[in-house]
Amino acid sequence: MHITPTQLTQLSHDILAAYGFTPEHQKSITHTLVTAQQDQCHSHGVWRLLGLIDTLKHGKISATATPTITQDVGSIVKIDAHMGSATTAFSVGLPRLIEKAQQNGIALLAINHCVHFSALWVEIEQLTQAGLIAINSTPSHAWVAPAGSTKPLLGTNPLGFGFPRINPQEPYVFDFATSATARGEIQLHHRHGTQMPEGLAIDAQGNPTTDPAAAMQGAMLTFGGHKGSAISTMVELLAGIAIGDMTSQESMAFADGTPTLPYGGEIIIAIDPKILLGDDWTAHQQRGEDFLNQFNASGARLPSQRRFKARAQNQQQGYIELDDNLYADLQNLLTLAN
Ligand code: NDP
Ligand code: PYC
Repeated sequence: MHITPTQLTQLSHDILAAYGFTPEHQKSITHTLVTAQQDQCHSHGVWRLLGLIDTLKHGKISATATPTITQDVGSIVKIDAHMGSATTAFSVGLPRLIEKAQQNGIALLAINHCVHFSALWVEIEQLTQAGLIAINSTPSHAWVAPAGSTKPLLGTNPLGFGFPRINPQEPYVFDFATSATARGEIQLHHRHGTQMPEGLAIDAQGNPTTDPAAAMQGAMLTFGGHKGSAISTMVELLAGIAIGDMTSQESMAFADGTPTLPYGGEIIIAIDPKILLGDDWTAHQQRGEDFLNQFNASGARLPSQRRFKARAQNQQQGYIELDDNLYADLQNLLTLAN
């Protein structure tokens, strides 16, 4: 079906309000999920509302938490999400993060005690729009086996990176799970009754599988073997341990057998190239442009170019395509709440 961004935004607000989420949560969650839907990032679009409400029903997210700043010293801002959505804590921390990066050249935002369920690029783009280079990451649940093992220990542990381009609407951004695919992709295969591509997961006996149900009982694989595995350990240490928050294994233990969203921390680092390079930044940014243009000229596409194309197309046509069954499930959520 076709739905306008305004209608989808209203539906998401209505669902969240019906389940008792504060206006701040309604706004930040809806913005994140509708933005992802518009860019055709289905694994982190409005489908996530189903898992979010399930998480609420299991008591593993707070709909009414107000994030508080717990540290604001030098280049560091820390926010306690008090078990609320990471999206709202990010909205609270963003102005201070930008301000500090513009003052000091580099700044770090640590979000603690948050429920994280979104695509990282939505945050990254808010930093590149402010002219900043950005990196963010968060652990998740222990679904992924380290390279060389068949036992889940690591999270899907996404890593986002953004670099401001001369056209601020199309920054250079990549953002992916350090597992071979996001958990959300496997869940969507399960939901749609389709097989997964090969090389993403093993079953409970350690054999390769393309069956999403068997994969969810077994373990997901890291991307790039030992390399993705090592980067994933960095995420556990940097976005978990170093900010005093949970590892993916601890998040899984916190879920206590419930099919709920990951709980823990997130780290966001912002660098202001205008402080790093002063007036020289303009010339160096042009060198960055030349480099990225060469990448495209080689026949390769840049990460995010598919998204930007989908976004432009959706904006031009004035509607977003939404799976009929998903729309029915979202309406059903609303009916059940009222
Ligand atoms: P993908 O494997 O699809 O990789 C995504 C990135 O790679 C995007 O930047 C994408 O750009 C780019 N890309 C994909 N194919 C190509 C290609 N052929 N050439 C160049 N670039 C390409 O995504 P994942 O399944 O790993 O992750 C999807 C999402 O899941 C992410 O947004 C991530 O943040 C989210 N996630 C969130 C978690 C959380 O805890 N909150 C946990 C894990 C994942 P484009 O979009 O333009 O295709
Ligand atoms: O797709 O791996 C995932 C994921 C975990 C939390 C949010 N998305």
